Amino acid sequence: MKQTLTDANFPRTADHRVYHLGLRPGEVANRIITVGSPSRANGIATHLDTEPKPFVLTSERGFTTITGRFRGVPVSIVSIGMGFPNMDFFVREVRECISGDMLIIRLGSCGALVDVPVGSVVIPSSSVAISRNYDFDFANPASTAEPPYRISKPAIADAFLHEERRISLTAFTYSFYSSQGRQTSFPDRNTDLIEHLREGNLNVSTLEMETFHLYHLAKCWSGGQPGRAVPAIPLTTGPVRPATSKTPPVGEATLERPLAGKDTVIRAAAVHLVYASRLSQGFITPSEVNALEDWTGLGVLTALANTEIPSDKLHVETGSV
Ligand code: R1P
Ligand code: URA
Repeated sequence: MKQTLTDANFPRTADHRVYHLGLRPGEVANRIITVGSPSRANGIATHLDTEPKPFVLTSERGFTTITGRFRGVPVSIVSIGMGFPNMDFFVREVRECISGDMLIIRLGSCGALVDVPVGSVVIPSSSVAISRNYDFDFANPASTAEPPYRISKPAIADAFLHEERRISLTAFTYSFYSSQGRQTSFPDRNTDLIEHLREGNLNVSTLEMETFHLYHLAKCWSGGQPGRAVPAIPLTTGPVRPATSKTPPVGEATLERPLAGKDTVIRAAAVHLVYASRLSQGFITPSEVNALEDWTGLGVLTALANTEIPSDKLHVETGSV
């Protein structure tokens, strides 16, 4: 940690940067693609307009945000790393940096349980969570009546990526290994897990580690929790740039208004790239990854830019966004 933070409840720096992503209002757009790796983020960013030059910030915790314009529409690409805790940091901290609606598409890799080749693209309309049951005795399974894994009810995607409501279920897991049915040297008691997930009443198509939590938080959002005063944060009306630039410091020209705003929505969807086929045991090659990420990155940018956000639900700052 390099900067002094205040407010133990929702820590921020004096210039309103959130703790883990390092962003402040004006540096992130209402339309966001979230990915797992910086290389995927940088690849997608090659499709952004060159003017104005995109803003780039990598936080000390490894979150990278690239904010620019795609065909004139402000968008951000945020690389968050892996797993639901990072998705949680991302959604909650970005939410506090943006006024109005949020449109989020996760573009992430997955393993497929259905018979599709590696390099296929799946758009999951819903997601279940598979959690390791810590009350199960993995060392002495006979001693517990509990199941080793728990499967939640589904969380549903926003329909904005779906031309029609095809049911495609992804399962989100806490581990790449145990709860995705992989065999390692640990006694994970998961040899029948894949088969169970493929059964008719579940019919899971893909496995990955963030989408359920994104869908879940988006559906929970209700314009700010009733009873919690949304802080009025002074926002710059001038351009927001990295601290090194010569633009006026935050606070020189400010306006006070609540950030999230009432009646705002978070619309979340996901695009899954099949890196691993759990049926054929095939794994995607690096050159296939490059081509697939480029193609789907452009598609996701286009979908985001074409999705309407009402003008009174857009962040109105004239900073990077
Ligand atoms: C595991 O290799 C990682 O890949 C998938 C999983 O969800 C997990 O984060 O997504 P990303 O490619 O977006 O990181
Ligand atoms: N990401 C996952 O979480 N699982 C896979 O099998 C491949 C990518």
